[in-house]
Amino acid sequence: MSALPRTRNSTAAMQAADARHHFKPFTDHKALAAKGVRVISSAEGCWLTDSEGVRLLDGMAGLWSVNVGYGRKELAEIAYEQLQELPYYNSFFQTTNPPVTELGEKLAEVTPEGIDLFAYGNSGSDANDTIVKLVRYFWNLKGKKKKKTIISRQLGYHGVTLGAASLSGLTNMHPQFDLPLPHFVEHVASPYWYRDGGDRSPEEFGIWAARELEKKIQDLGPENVGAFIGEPIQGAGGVIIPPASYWPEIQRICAEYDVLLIADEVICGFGRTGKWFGSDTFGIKPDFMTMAKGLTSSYIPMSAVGMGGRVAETFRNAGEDIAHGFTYSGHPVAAAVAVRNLEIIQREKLVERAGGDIGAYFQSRLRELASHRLVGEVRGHGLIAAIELVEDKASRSHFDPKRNAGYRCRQHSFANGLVMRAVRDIMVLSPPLIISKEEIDTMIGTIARCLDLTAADLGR
Ligand code: PXG
Repeated sequence: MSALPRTRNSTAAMQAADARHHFKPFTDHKALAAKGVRVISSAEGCWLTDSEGVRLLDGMAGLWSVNVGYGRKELAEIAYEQLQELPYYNSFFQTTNPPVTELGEKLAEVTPEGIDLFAYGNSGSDANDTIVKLVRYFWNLKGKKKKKTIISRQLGYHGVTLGAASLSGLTNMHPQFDLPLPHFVEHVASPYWYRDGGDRSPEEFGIWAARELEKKIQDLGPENVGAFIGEPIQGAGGVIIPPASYWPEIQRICAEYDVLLIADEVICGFGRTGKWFGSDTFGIKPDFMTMAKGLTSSYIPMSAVGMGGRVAETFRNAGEDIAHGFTYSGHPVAAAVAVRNLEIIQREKLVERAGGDIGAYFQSRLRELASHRLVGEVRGHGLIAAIELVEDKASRSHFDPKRNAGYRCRQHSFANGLVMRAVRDIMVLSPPLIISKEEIDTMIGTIARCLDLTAADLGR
């Protein structure tokens, strides 16, 4: 292994330094310090290696995001070349840079028809905050100054900044920080058929869930509602796949009440669902699209807000400075990496892979696990999937959360060489789009073993 200065310390020394100095995301610092953090030190393809030399198959592509897999030399090289040519310049004062002009053209090519204006940032969270501001600005320009409330969904995840965390519908994200912000957002039901469908068919339930939005718009008054935001498939909420009836009905409702439609494509974008975007998979025609993660396959931070139709035209013709933008908006190194990343996705037909052979193989092999006594439902699309653990299959009842079924399964998974995440008792998977059939077989074997170990822990 290379002896880079930054990895020369022993695992114990890095764990001590991390425990002392690193305020980490979504972490119980006290508990982790007692246990010792795992240090991931290198990666190649779909495989991670930790500081003790242990190899793990990355069933999560980092955080739903390393779409082209690890170890792409050409992404490192393009970053290196761009760092030498122009490491940075801002795009504030009537300037731009070559890579970001290329990126705009590329994004206009791959995003759904009509989306052709892009604002750049550094994370999915800041992209959603940008959209919140632009929704307000749009309606101000239109003279509809009350049209400001944004409707979002329970179990939605839109990020952690003040605006994005307010939009998020995972309730553990609010009380510690006095969120959601007041007079800002309203949450409605998500199309979670397996948990909430009851006796209804998926199609009936999809219509019901969409009409919860309509009811909310009517309650609030359409003159007060600026936008609806949703992930085409809710990722961090537990890979909730909407029934086919859901998005067309949402689209109808947004059009009928003149409510802007925001598709948060941070997870679904760039091939994950088997098409370029979740909006393509579900036939959504958004006014705004949030993109991050797969935009650069996470090799470097970058986000983009896509805009189309009347929204883009309104901003193009605003006739005044629009007072928004970051130091790093359109960063040339990030843009160069994004362009090359999109070229790789196109050249290697990774979207077609997720939507074709490999996606189908992944989904069908996962469904073999549906007969396991702990598994209530296996669901997914392309290369995103969930395995929902239940105590009782017939009633779909979950284990008492204190029994930590999902967490146990996740721990077994790590111990057996697979990174799989637990969302409550839902095991979620989102591997790199380059995953092979052999790696999928390895993954399925490990998951089967972990389900058995978890069942044994729980006395099932
Ligand atoms: N929108 C969606 C749909 C996301 O999934 C964000 C916005 C925010 O992106 P940033 O770049 O600000 O993190 C996300 C991020 C998890 C997990 O536990 C998911 C995300 C981030 C962290 C953890 O599954 N998604």
